[in-house]
Amino acid sequence: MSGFPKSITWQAMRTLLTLLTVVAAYGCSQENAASFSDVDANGDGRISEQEAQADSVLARRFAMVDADRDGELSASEYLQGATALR
Ligand SMILES: [Ca+2]
Ligand SMILES: [Ca+2]
Repeated sequence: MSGFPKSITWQAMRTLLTLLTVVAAYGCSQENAASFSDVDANGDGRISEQEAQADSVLARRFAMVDADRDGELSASEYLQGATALR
C-alpha cells in the first residue's frame, strides 16, 4: 500500500471537508425550526397566535399558515406551513 497515490488522500480530505461544510450549513438552517410540540406551549394540540410568537417566522406568517382561518394552527397546518416557510 506504499504506492498509494497521495492525490487520492487529498481528494478524500476535500470531500470530507465539503461534507462537513454541508452538514454545518444544514444544522444552522434548522436551528430556528421548532417542532410543533415546542411551539404548542400549553400542549392542547393547537397553536394559538400567542403561542406562535415564540417562533418569529411563524408569527409573521401566522395568517398564511392558518389555512382554515380559525385563528389557531393544527398540527397539519403547522407542518404544511413550516415546510412552506423554510
Ligand atoms: Ca396550544
Ligand atoms: Ca387553523
